[in-house]
Amino acid sequence: MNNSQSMEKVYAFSQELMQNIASGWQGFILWLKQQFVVFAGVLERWGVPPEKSLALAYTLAYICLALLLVLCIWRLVQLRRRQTEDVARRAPRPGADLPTQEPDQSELQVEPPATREQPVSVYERMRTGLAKTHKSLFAKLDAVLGSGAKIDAATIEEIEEILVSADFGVRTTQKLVAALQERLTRGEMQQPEQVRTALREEILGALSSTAHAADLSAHKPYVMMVVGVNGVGKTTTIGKLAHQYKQQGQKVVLGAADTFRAAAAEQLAAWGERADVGVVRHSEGADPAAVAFDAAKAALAREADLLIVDTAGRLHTKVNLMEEMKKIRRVLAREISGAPHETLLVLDATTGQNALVQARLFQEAVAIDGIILTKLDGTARGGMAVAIASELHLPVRYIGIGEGVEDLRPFEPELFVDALFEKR
Ligand SMILES: Nc1nc2c(ncn2[C@@H]2O[C@H](COP(=O)(O)OP(=O)(O)O)[C@@H](O)[C@H]2O)c(=O)[nH]1
Ligand SMILES: [Mg+2]
Repeated sequence: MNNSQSMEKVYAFSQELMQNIASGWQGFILWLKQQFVVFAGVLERWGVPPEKSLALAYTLAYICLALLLVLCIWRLVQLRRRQTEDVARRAPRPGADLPTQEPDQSELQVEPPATREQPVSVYERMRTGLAKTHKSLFAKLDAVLGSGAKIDAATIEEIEEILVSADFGVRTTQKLVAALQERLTRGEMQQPEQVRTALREEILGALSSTAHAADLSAHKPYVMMVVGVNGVGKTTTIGKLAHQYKQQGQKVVLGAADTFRAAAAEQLAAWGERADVGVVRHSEGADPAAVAFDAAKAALAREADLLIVDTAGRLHTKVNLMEEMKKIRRVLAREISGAPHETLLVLDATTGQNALVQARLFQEAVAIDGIILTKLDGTARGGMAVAIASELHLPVRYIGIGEGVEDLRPFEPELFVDALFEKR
């Protein structure tokens, strides 16, 4: 087939296409007209004179179309205004050095929240952070232990339900309830106030194995490895820790060994910048162990006091996870004697009992030294902290009670229980 023949073919095809489109359009116009006729018929049935029905049908259609147009324009204006407001809200306030940001649980939060915060006492922070759990626990206990309430087996059953609903976990609840029952039998719990005190004491007892933050002076650099599934708050927690240790005068280096997503390293880098500490990172998809290696080298070269290694928490296959964790640990140990000196598992309190399942899985993969329980501020299920301490036999090292840098506190059982049981 020569060139002119193929040109003719293309021309014929485009002609045919145009004709099809034209006839399609005509068909559509015809169909539309028919609809108007049908509509006019309906109007006639409603009593509109036949000579006016078609005109009225057209008029009504035009009015509807115009209304639709106005509605669209109004919606667009609204969206535009909301965008402008959002930008204004995110812009730095006069007098503030750093931008603040709305938290978004579903996305990686690359920009950490502002580090400048109003000085608030540790207890006050804990109190605010645990407000949801306190409100739920206290209100329910109040309903059961109101003044003059009779204390018997039924009371204990009701307390059992309350504890389960606050995510103390079935096993921990059973232990607590058994202890209360014993006290009841011994006649130690006759007044509602005595029940409250007993419960407070038993919970504190369940938490007694939990203690102390890291002793950085034991190793130089002290190496912390932070593990946990995606989204639990590892990077945010590392950012908070870096900031807090830096404030205490420690030299900190961070290792971005979560190379799974580029945003993860960026997020850590943003925290590093904010806390003014060094961050060792590679590009997306790099070998996490290579990052750990470079981070260890950098920590040694810079004579850092603390190296914190962030990791990815992909749980799609346990084998992968185990291998990745083991490799990172091996590399760290090779570079720094005894490293990692602490492997901390981050758990999200809002995931309830699922966090315990995650913990068991990670425990199989790596030796976990302690737990960091985040997002306690976002849940009424603060009993998780007690369930973890008593069921996993792992110390809860820190708790996250908000997104601010100061909202990561060493876990102090007394303070925790006080914040839960205090009359507000
Ligand atoms: N409310 C609250 N949010 C938190 C806390 N810790 C972390 N987050 C948020 O949880 C989300 C996921 O955190 P990220 O550090 O990216 O998790 P990672 O995937 O484990 O590294 C972010 O939006 C954090 O701001 C906390 O203690 N309280
Ligand atoms: Mg992360």
